[in-house]
Amino acid sequence: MNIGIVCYPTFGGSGVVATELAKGLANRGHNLHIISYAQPARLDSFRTDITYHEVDLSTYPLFEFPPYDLALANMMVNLIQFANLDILHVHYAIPHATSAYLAKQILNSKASKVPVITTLHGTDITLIGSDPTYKQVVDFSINQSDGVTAVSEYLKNETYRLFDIEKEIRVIPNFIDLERFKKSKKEHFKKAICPEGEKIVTHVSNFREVKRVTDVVEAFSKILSNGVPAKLLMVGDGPERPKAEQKCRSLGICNHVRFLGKQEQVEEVLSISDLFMIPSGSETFGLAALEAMSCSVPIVSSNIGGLPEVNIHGETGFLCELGDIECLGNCATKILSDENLHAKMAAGARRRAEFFEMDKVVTVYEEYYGEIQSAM
Ligand code: GMT
Repeated sequence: MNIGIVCYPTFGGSGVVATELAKGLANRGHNLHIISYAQPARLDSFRTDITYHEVDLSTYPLFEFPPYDLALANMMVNLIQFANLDILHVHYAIPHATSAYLAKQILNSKASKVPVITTLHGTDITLIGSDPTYKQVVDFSINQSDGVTAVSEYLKNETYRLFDIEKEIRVIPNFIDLERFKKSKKEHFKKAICPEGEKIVTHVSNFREVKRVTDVVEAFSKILSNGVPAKLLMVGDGPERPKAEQKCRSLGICNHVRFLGKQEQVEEVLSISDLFMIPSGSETFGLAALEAMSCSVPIVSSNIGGLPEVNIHGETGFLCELGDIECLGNCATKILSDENLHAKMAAGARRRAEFFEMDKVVTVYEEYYGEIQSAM
């Protein structure tokens, strides 16, 4: 099949799922076309079966806000016609599902029957999508898609709760490459960061407000005051980083915390981590947690959104109520100071990650494409 995949190019989240799905589908002999406004972070090597199409935004003095949605729709029209797309799969509802609707309308007279599938990832529903500024457009665009998927049961239910959706939403979870994300020996790296054999606590995100990065720093401070020698690795970058750095300074723990910025090979950092902390205020699935679990790292997370579908309390780590720093710090302390519990949870985390193995989930997407095609 010729498959078009539209996504945001960013590190993390929907862009990673979309790009890894494209690679997985290409490995099965399909021809992939990835459409975005910049090269996706995970599209890192040349392949003849994946073509990247960058949406060009012509500027004009009148356009304070160049109309990306229109340029994207135009690109979709071209690819449907000239790359003979069999499926157009858009990741993130805004504005991708709307541009796809427009592209189909433009091609209607040419009797194009290319199914449009929209995958809902998170903030397109939980934060931005339900904002009255966009809600009616998002409602309409989801209902006009031929197939709709969501990355967790939680997101499916939230979408039905927040929008007027008539379509059936299929849950297809995030997935993981178990070969890439596995614990590997990086002892020299660990020794350099923890010369005294301290434990390593890691957080990975885009440092947006929703990730509550200052909670990570506060909970880490609790681990130290509980008497566990430890270092905190903060991976990623974003608007809340200065606040997190300031929090380290005000707590006087800067010499225990390293801000590593964006990292391409996050699995290397996870390989030396003893615990992963993700205290988000909203998280529809938590791909970052799954990546850590796949590297046999136990999780301490907030008990919100799709996180309890990924992190199983008492088996792969612990869940704490939102903003409960005491709980985050004490649960982390418990895992880090009990070798048997740590080993049990590390094995449980890897086992749980196996449930989301990439090949299995790519097959589910492939079958879903077939189902939607035959329903057209
Ligand atoms: O988490 C982010 O900030 C990125 C965001 C996105 O939309 O790109 O991620 C969302 O989609 C991921 C992939 O499906 C999920 O694993 C994340 O949980 C979800 N993020 C939120 O809900 C905040």
